[in-house]
Amino acid sequence: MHFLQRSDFNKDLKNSHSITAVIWSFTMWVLNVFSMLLVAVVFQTISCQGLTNASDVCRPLSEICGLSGKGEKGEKGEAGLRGSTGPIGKMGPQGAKGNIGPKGEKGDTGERGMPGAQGSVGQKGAAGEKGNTGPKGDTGNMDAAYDMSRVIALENDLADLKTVIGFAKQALQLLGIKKTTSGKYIYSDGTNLPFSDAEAYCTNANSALINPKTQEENRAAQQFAKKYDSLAYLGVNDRMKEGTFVYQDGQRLTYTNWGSGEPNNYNNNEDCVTVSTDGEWNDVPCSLPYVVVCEF
Ligand code: GN1
Ligand code: CA
Ligand code: CA
Repeated sequence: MHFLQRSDFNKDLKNSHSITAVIWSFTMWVLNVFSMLLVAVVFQTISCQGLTNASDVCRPLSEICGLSGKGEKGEKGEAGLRGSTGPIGKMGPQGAKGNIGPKGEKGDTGERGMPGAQGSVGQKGAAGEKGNTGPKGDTGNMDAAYDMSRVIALENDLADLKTVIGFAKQALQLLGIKKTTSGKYIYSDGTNLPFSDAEAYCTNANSALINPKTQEENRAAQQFAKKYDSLAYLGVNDRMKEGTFVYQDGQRLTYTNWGSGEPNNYNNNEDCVTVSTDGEWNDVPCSLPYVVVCEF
């Protein structure tokens, strides 16, 4: 490498007479300049190693030469464009239990329920009225009419029945069961009970408390009062409506035999009726026990 001085260059320029020599000399000058700059950079780099505050001394050569330099911090830029939607976050923890909500509205009416179980058999009703006589039957078969053996057998059965019924009637009289012309059988074994129990006593025997509808029936009841020397219950009462006396089946009375001043609902507590030994009726408290007389 050659290190040429300006005086040497001028000296060479005077001594040279060709353009080629001039170009060659200029090129060499440029190379010399850059060689010195390179040496300066190497020197500065080596010198700055190990220094703690070399901000001024160790500035890059580019800055020293004015080729580059660090300016002051610029102003804050404008806000960037809104970023794209981020990924779905993790599920949060369970929230606290909320307050009790308001009472709901009344629901619709439910469907009709199943029918209940069948009730027990009710008390036997009173006998209905006798029906009208039916129309005359067709003329019988001549063959059947001449079947004498059947007729004789039926006649024998009928005779047997009459004999049994005769015995039964005698037995009933011996037992004290009274038969009236209206077809009723009336009987008492002398049992004393309050009215409701007396009702049940006769019902359990497929009968009812006596409900006298004629003087003869009332006399039959009176005879049992005499026999047991006590008042005897009738089925008559005004339990449903005070002052309105009815038979046990609820029918209005068609016959009465009240004693003098009766019924008087004494102490406002007399809804049942007895027959006395002299056959007269009196309203009495239903809770008292009297002789039970049943009719069949
Ligand atoms: C009275 O008189 P006596 O005791 O038989 C009353 C009846 C009552 C009965 C109640 C005329 O009967 O009405 O049911 O007491 N007789 C009179 O014990 O007032
Ligand atoms: Ca009464
Ligand atoms: Ca009375």
